[in-house]
Amino acid sequence: MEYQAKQNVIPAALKCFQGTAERREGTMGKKRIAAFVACFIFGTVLFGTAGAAEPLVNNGDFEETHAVPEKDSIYKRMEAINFKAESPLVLPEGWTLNLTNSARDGEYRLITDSARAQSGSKCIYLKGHLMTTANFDVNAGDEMEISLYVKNPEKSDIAFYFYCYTKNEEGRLGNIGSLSFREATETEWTKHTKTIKIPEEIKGKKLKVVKAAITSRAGTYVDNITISRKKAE
Ligand SMILES: [Ca+2]
Repeated sequence: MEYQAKQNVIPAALKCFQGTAERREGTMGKKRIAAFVACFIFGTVLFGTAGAAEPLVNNGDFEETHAVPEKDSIYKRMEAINFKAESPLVLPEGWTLNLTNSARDGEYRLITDSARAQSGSKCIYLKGHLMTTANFDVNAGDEMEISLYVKNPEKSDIAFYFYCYTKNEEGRLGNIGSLSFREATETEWTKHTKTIKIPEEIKGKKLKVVKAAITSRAGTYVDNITISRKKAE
């Protein structure tokens, strides 16, 4: 009897607790909104005077995607270097594979599973290079803040690159090298951040344009890349 009585007591106690929790959430919700508004006002005041870091790339969380048409030449390039990907190839909007010889025997997969993604419902597996389709004009002194999430159950690697270009008078781009950093991966999603300051020159040539890219030699899961730029004063 004593045991039964306890059993009846517990759900009642739980109900009471749940009620408190819900009420707390209600209060928390209001507090959160107030905090958000305060942050927004503070942020506007702060960045209004100090020069905001503006996002450079969109869709770094890989949520927007498109299937590449069957006749696209990218399939032939993948075949030529034995690069593995599902068919049809589904790429994140604003990103494409860089299928150079160094990506030989590489692999790319789009994973659609919110339980496996770091943000939203999508992340990618990459052994090779994924780069932005857009070029970005830069100026010496610009500070590029990069963050990305990487994960691999096995020891692996990730590198972030800015492919760097100069521009001649006709507006033609010439590759002059790259700016990069490399990190080891962890077994759980781990955020890596870095700031890269844009130099005036590379190899004696003016740096005018960059393209962003991520690379893994051993293969890794990647999600939620942000790149923002604080313009030089
Ligand atoms: Ca995502």
